[in-house]
Amino acid sequence: MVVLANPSPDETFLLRPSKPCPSFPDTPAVDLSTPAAARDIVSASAEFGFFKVTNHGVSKSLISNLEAAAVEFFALPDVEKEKAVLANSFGYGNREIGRNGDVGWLEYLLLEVAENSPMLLPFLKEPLQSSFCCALKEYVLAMKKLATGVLELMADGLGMEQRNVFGKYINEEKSDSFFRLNHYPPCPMLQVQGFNRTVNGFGEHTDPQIISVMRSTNSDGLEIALRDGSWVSIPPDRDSFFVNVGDSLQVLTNGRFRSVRHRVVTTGVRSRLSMIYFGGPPPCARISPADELLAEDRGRSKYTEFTWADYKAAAFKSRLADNRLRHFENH
Ligand code: GA4
Repeated sequence: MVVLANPSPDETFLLRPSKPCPSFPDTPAVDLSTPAAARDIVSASAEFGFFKVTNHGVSKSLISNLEAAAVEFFALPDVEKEKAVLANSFGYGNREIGRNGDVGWLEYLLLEVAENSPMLLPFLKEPLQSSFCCALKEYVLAMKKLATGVLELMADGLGMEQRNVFGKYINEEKSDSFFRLNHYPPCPMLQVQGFNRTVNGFGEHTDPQIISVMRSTNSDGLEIALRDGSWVSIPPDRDSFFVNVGDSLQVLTNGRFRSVRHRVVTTGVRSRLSMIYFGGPPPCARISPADELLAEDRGRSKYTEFTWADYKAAAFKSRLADNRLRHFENH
């Protein structure tokens, strides 16, 4: 990433006028080892669409292996990282988010997670290529398992007969899931004394998929919108994973769970690295409320049915901050 000492006209539009928003020490935390987990997950998903999980069983070495490989990757010279640029905003990206003009103070690696095929990074030299691929494969598998477990607890908590009613989508062979590494470098624009600003790291949005599982280094920046539209900043927690309800899960639960609007702001000198698994359905999956929930709602679906392929195509044509579900709401 090119880092400039003073704001240039090309960069000032990333600046946000305000100071960071209030901290949210009451971030819902779910201990996955307790019997209350299902109930706690359901209430957090309904109220916030967001919570963190502890006692998740993911080993520290698995996390640190991937973190180390990611740090090594982002430290490569730009010319090396640019070999990883792929079509349609996949692979390596710097500042540009999506395909429609959104930008943020970050660089990233966005990868498709394909069942039964290794995640290849052919653009990297050895030994980083092997260590990165290996760490990625293990980490992504662990995230899929964790996401599946959380989705099962959601089904339990909602009293669904089939525990896999939500998890089945991300476990199908053709499930369309992604993995993303975001690196938010320190921002020199914010180091200018008396310069009371933050920078837009990753602008506000909801995730289109079913569920996202995120972990970050010990640096703040993540903010979520509460029901009343106010924003709170989520204190970092290296020992937890943060879970977002995505748009598709909002539909599958007929609006019982809300897909959380969130963003990342850069506040100063510390860099931030986050690793996010996005569990999505297969392209042909029809997304509509689960039968039992629909029956409870006397057959009234809040959304018109869509296939994941259609929703994703529309999502990738939208701007980051757009409300993508709006077009599918029944009135
Ligand atoms: C948000 C969640 C994931 O990061 C992502 C993003 C995708 C991209 O970065 O290319 C999108 C964004 C995300 C939603 C709207 C569209 C598509 C950028 C954008 C403007 C990979 C995804 O699936 O949707």
